[in-house]
Amino acid sequence: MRNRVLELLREKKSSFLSGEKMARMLSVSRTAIWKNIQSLQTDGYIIESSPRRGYRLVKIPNMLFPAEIIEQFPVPTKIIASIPEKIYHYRQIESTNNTLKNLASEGASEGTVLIAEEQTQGRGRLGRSWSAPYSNGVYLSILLRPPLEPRQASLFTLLAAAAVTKSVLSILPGLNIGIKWPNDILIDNRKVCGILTELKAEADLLHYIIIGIGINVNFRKKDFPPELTKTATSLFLANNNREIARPKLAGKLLWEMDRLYRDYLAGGPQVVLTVWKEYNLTLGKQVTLKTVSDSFVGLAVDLASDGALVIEDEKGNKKRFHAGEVTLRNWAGEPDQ
Ligand code: BT5
Repeated sequence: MRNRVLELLREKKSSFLSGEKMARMLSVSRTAIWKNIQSLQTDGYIIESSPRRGYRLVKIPNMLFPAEIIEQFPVPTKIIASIPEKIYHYRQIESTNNTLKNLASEGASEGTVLIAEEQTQGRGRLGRSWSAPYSNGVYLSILLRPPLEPRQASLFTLLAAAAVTKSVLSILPGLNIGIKWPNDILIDNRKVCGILTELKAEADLLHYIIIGIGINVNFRKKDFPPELTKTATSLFLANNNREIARPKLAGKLLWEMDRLYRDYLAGGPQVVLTVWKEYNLTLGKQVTLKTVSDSFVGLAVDLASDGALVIEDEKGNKKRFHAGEVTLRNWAGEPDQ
């Protein structure tokens, strides 16, 4: 009901719509309309009310409300966030991945999305932390239940990275942005987004995948903890200190994810790898790859169909890696990122 009231106000743009008319259109009482207007106002929507003319939407809050995100889709998505009820929005949460995992275990459907304005214990890979201050970023997790074997799950980090890059470029075309395998999105060599893909599986059966995405959107320099000031950036900083509308970015991202995921289901891994390669910063570069137990230096030559990185050392030996920390090297052999 609340979303339908909002839709009517939105359709009217900046003109007034009477409570009586809205009540008739939605077949409810005027009191019900008034209660929903109040609930929207409590959430920060500025709605002007005039006793004779009715209500008028003046300003939308700077929040990642499901209705604002879905508003960005040119036509409805089919799997991810296909209805507003599939998006859960929190002002503060420990980690979107953790809470979505609980929902997944309780049977939440494929395409459920959990978004937070702030994470108090945002997580990176291998127990590292992810800095996610209030109202500056897009922090979300997506639940998928693809029919595949657990070992193919790392492809979904690449799928998400391609979707993030595509959605950012649709808002800021020409940005020097690209993907460092497997889970970093970099602008001018600084990290603007990280992805954490987690899964629940037993033997050869994958129960679900959760893809967590954190994008530094409107971070000012002071919003980064001191240890990140040299390695991280935000879209705001890369856009000459101009803000980006977060609901717009979140909407475009979910839209691209939905499209790429469906293309993958229809066409297989190659579809994802092709899009990923358009934004690749890793292939063709000399890299050092560190795993938990080992380190390997060589030329990043290709991606395997499951998303593994293929590195060739100077003797011509090729090795595949499913996970690890890549350092790109510049022409002088110095580490870049
Ligand atoms: C990642 O790990 O890059 C995965 C980050 C995933 C975050 C999302 S937010 C929504 C969802 N819910 C969660 O709890 N997590 C996901 P990794 O490659 O391990 O990188 C972590 C490292 O990046 C840290 O050790 C820092 O050095 C650095 N870092 C932390 N916060 C950052 C930020 N906001 N921007 C850039 N770098 C950051």
